[in-house]
Amino acid sequence: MAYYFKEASHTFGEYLLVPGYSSEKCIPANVSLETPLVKFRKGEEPKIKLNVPMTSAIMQAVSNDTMAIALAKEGGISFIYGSQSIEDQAAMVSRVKNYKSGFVSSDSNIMPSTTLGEVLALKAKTGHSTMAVTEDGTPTGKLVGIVTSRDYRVSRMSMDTKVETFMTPFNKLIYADADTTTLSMANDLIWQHKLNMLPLVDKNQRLRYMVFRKDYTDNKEHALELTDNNKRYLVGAGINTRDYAERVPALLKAGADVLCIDSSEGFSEWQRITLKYIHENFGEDVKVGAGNVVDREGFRFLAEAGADFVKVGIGGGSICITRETKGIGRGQATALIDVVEARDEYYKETGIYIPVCSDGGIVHDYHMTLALAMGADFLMLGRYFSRFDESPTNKVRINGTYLKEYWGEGSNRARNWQRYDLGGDKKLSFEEGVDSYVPYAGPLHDNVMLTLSKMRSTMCNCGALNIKEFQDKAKLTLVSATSIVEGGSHDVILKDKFRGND
Ligand code: RVP
Repeated sequence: MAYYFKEASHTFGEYLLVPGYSSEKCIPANVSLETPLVKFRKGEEPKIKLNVPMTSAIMQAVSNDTMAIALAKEGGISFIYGSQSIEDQAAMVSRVKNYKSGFVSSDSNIMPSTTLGEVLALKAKTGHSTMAVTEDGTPTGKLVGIVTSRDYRVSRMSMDTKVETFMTPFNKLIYADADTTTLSMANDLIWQHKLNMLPLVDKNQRLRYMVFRKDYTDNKEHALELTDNNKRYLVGAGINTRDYAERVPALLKAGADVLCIDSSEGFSEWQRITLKYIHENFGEDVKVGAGNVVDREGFRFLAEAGADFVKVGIGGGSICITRETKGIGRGQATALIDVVEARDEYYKETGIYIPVCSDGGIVHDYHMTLALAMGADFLMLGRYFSRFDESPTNKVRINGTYLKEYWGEGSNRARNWQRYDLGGDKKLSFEEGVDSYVPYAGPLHDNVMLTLSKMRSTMCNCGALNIKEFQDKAKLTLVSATSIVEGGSHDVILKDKFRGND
């Protein structure tokens, strides 16, 4: 006879936190959101920790290099999507690792023979008024001067005027050596000489980077940024259970800090084989997460197979139709609670702590806080990040509203058959995801700041100053359908919806 779980499975929206005592120390500024990303032994430190408990989903519509840089600046990590060629994925990883915070490659390049008319057209296109003049007009050509909007007067000068007649020539520029100058040295020069931009050149006078005054403040805003020992941003990458023998070495060579097997269903022999191969061939130091699972058995299997973290969630993703097409899955909150219990048991038994990631189904910011309270060490978010400027998809305007595209890895658009692979044909037999729009929400930084401030505030209400303490102290209650209605505004007419007599 089939096994029946005793309880119904629930989603985050069916739970609430009951506040606990908050001392005078419980203020948001004192809250730490640091959390382990990979497994560690009792008494030891995990090799990788996050400064905020957020990761971006292994999806074409979410995690490219731009997203990875933006999220690492806030203290989280992206897993660059694996449903692309090995070369393209490795190139994205390498762009994140080579990104030097505050060091910008020139995107507005002109030559001495460029005309004022062309300068104005370029400025309108890029929005940047500072332009590097290189001999051949390339971003890394020999630097011969700089043009800013202070160098010309549109009303007095002919549009044919050549840049060489009004640029600030190289011999009058303050510049620095690209190989030896650090960001803080560059900033000192900027302040000392009252510059807006400092060009960094190599010994052949070729332009390498530009450092802007405004980026200095930007850097100061990112106190939690997640970097390695060489001050490079941390980045993860998704892998599959087919081409790992070629993909993994390419990703490691490109500098990936952590990998994750991307699969809709992780309780499978393919994951065990993949984990074993990677740890045997590339060493235990290569960190690999696995998943997804939704119960204690699945967790145990992946823990024993050597997973460095375990991802929880089947069918709860906003673009996911796995439950409808295949009838498998489990309410995300219940799945998480079950797996967390298994993690804690495993830790007690073995002294090995394997972090758990709650993946998918986060609709409101408070769902993230609930997931942490239920024991998740960190979250994986697709829809949340897809709405921001930094996601790789198109921003479109429909009926006066700005939207961004967002599609599932199991949709015909992504065709990520490896994610749904059960060892058969190399194709997606049927769709498990949809192609959709999400409301555009602006820059990642502003949104993440707001979400985290809500999270810190709730933690304070529960008397917790860090995630571990929060998990120990949290008191959660299931709510009835009627009290969910009570939770929103009710029995009032909202002013922005009230339109008088029309
Ligand atoms: P959400 O944050 O609710 O948008 O969910 C994102 C998660 O959904 C991903 O991390 C992944 O686990 C899952 N996913 C991605 N594609 C699909 C699909 O096409 N079914 N599901």
